[in-house]
Amino acid sequence: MAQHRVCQEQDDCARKVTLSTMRLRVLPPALLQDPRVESLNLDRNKLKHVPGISKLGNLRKLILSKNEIADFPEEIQSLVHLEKLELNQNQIRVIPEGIFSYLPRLKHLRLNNNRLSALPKDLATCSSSLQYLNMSNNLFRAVPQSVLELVSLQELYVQNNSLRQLPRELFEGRPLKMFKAHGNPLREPPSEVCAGGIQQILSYFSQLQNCQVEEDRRVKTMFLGASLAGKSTICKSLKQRQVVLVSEEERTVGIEISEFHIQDFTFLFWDFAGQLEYYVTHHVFITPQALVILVINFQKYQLNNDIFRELVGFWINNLFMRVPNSVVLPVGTHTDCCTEEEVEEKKRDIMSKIQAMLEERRANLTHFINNLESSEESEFYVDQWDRLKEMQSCTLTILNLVPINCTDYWDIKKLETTILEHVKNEEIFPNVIRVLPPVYKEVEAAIVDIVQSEETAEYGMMDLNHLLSEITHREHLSHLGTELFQDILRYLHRIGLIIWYEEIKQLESTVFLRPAFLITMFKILVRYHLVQQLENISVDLLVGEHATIRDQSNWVWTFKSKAMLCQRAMRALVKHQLYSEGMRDVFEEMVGHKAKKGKLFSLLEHFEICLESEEVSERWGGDHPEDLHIRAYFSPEIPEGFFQRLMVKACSFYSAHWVAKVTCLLICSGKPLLIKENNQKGYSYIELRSRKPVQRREFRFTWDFFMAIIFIIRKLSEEWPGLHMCMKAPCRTAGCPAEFFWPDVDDKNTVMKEEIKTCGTCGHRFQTELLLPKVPSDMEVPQPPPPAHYYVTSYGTTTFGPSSIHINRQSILDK
Ligand SMILES: Nc1nc2c(ncn2[C@@H]2O[C@H](COP(=O)(O)OP(=O)(O)O)[C@@H](O)[C@H]2O)c(=O)[nH]1
Ligand SMILES: [Mg+2]
Ligand SMILES: [Zn+2]
Repeated sequence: MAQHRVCQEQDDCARKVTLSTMRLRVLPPALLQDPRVESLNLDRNKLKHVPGISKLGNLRKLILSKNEIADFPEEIQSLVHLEKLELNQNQIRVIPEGIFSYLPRLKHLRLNNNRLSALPKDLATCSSSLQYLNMSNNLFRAVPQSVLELVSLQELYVQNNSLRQLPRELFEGRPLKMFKAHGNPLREPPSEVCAGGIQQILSYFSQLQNCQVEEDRRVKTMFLGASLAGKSTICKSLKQRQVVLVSEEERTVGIEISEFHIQDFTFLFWDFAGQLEYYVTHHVFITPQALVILVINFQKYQLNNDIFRELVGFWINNLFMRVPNSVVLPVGTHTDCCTEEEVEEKKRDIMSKIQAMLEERRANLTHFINNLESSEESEFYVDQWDRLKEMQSCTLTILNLVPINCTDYWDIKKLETTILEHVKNEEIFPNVIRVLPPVYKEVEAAIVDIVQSEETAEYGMMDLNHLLSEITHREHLSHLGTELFQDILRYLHRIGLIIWYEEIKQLESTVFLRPAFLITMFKILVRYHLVQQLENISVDLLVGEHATIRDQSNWVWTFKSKAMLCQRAMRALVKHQLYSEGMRDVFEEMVGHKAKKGKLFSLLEHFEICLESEEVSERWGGDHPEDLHIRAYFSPEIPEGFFQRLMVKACSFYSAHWVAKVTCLLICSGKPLLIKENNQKGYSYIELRSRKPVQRREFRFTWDFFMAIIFIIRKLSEEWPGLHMCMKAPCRTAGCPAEFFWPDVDDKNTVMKEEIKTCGTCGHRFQTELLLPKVPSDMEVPQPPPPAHYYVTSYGTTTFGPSSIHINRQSILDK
């Protein structure tokens, strides 16, 4: 029988029993014989029922998280002293009435990650005690009435349910401090309002109170697909209601954004450039809850796997990883250049190959889940299992492919009708409708008007206060207060109409009325071959920047040899390019001068030094068989730009680092750690490697170093919610193909108990710490040092509010 540990440590519970991860299927009888127990932790076991728990009548804290409970344990009603109850990550569907009325002291209740769609009415009897309630990741379609009566609630979590509406009462007259609701198809208030926090929600409701409610039907529509597919042609033709022929020279650079209306729907079109050099920045702007129009040139399309992968598969894969539950409408263009039979054949081929991709993804996820379930130690993998289950539950919706000839207006019309039919379907687009106070729409209309007015510069950058005064000049908006104005701006930023980085100090008072301008700014530093650009800077411009031809040669030399650009060089370069693009007047504002840092530098705040050189392999000195090494495996693959961003982030934490194409060497306290990428279909991983510590006590440091990098990898992978990642340690026997699965590594707990691990394939035994961080780790990821230089290099990332833009390697830009 499992032995239980009775601790008399400093704890608010006198008698505390911890029986986590013991593979328990029943409660140990001995446990039930000690009614003095006040705290019982049974998380990560295999319990389906807990008969006899009522004997522990003194329990104040009961943790049954991560078990296999499907029927709510009714005996809990006897635990009248309960203050904390955790039943998260089980499979509970129903909680019967008449249990909570016996729990008048309950303060903290976790029910997240179950199958609940309702809560019992008598939960309301806990109203004077309950402060924390987590009901996230369930099946709620409405906030239960009893929750509205919990007037003492301070923290409430309802994210990832099916809520359409949040009642106003939820936010009034209670000390609510923390509230999370993302991942719901919310209309009232819309998710973009909820994301602004409790204050903004309250203000939203008070605005709604005084006026006629308006329903806003808005769809962000993203046009994706290879270059010259016809994306811009479709966008422009739909918008102008006639065929607009886009010449090949007019290629889209970066992203073009436009808004237009069909019936009572507002479409915000995002037309993405198809050229490879922009893929890395695209992911920032590919956001969930949008309609994706995947445009495929039927003239180019051929019935073979390579062409499919290039024109379709690449995009489907990236959508899987980045926005796994979006809706995709494939559109085949250039049908005028194909026979009718060809069109039919290509359509069938594409649809069946996409289906096969969906099938493959499903099969892969099922395989990963089965692996975890059949593991002898499945209790160590509960979190990974949960995440996989979540991924399994959301998948791309692929609509039927529409073949069109973009040069025929009837076909454009046909496409318009199809798009409208789909967005009106609430099953596929529950998010289209947003309930808004009229003032939101009025401010939006005013802004659109300002953007279009003559006086507004092409780049549409405006001071916050100036914008407010422009808006309040309008008669019906003369009473608009600063706070409400900012709430609305925040909302417009979230729906993607404008950009306002209120959290970046240097930019808090600047509104970018044309989001595409920012992309243009970035292009300046990524699009061109920089060496050539540096060489092209004219003497006049150099003189204007108080530089000499010798300085210029020096910049070129440093950039060639070290991939580095000093601030003066960058200034001259930006000036050179802004001037040649006719944007002379924004130069000072973007680049600034000695005394005042320009906005571009704020945008590039997080650029870091990364030298690309041969030195990595020299310094590392090759792999040794004794090295500690682990791999993070990715499925379906490592997303475009992932590794570069990992390097930039990792390098910002460790001042000593060297970067090469697919490797990166970091040094911390004299100890090297190598990061290596291998992105092959079916075998995509990032490997971490360090020398085996000489002394046992040094393992702690080495694993902490690994964990810091793993933490960064994890954080980054959150930006691709459909990306599956798992950690494995290859067997240490030379030639043995086996790998050891890593358990969930959450918080600071190390769950592995065994000292020795045995390989199931070769039968060799290893000390656990050679494969896993056996020692408890309390190391946090170090804070990055404040950026001291503004160097642009061939690698770089800069943070844009909550997401990042990455400047990729120059070599792929030279196309
Ligand atoms: N014949 C024909 N030409 C098309 C069709 N769709 C687009 N084009 C042409 O293909 C070229 C590329 O189109 P564009 O919209 O710029 O492609 P994008 O790169 O995907 O934005 C333009 O010259 C268009 O006029 C089509 O259905 N038939
Ligand atoms: Mg285009
Ligand atoms: Zn082995």
